[in-house]
Amino acid sequence: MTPPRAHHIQGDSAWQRVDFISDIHLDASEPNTFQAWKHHLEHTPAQALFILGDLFEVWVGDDTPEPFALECLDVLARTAQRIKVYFLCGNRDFLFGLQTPPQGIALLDDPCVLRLGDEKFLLSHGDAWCLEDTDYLAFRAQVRQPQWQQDFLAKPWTERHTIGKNLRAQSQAKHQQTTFYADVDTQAAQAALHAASSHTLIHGHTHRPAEHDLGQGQTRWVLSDWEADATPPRLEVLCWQRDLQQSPTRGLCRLPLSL
Ligand SMILES: [Mn+2]
Repeated sequence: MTPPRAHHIQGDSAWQRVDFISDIHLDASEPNTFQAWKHHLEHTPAQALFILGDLFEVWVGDDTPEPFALECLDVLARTAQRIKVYFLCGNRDFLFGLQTPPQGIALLDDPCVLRLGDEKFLLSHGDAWCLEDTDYLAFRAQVRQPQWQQDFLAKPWTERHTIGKNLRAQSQAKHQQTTFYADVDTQAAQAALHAASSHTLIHGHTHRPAEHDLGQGQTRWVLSDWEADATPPRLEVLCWQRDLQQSPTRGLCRLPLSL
């Protein structure tokens, strides 16, 4: 039922550039964001792509009959024929790959460690460390249980689709009532970096792109979400470049894309 997920990745010494993206929230209602994502995957000069969660706005099973989702899967499959593609799931798409692990795409544990050159990067979606979001963490603990997932995926797709839609509507209603959004807990991030013998955490989820200095040489890089129709458009890739690896940012730089 649960396919194996990689916990440690040794980057290939031939990789000159690696891309990190998350929180694209692909949905049929946002065709411009989809086009920007598709264009990037088809043209990036990177040798490896790490997708760190919430690629999809919602994912209720790999047996989806929706044309839009099938088109996204096709883009992923074609990209995986050209470059290495890694997928770490988020809170929206944690069911991705459970039934039919996608061809050519490596599924990652959350968190996992990526070694690139002399550096180790700790990768996560980030939701599990938003410790103040207690309601969500209780929900997460429930839906990440293999038995819950097995029972859910045994339901007909249309029923799963309806449940997913309702959960999304509930979450949107809750967001409209609040001005407080939990952030990744600093101590939790420090402890996770320490446990992984890493200095650099890369995560998404919070939609608050920044580089946080956590002290003791530790840095937390937060990826941007994507929205092509925003002003200005939010379409950003975090790149690691081998020829920049001696820089203070350990090879990382932000690359805004244009439409
Ligand atoms: Mn998320």
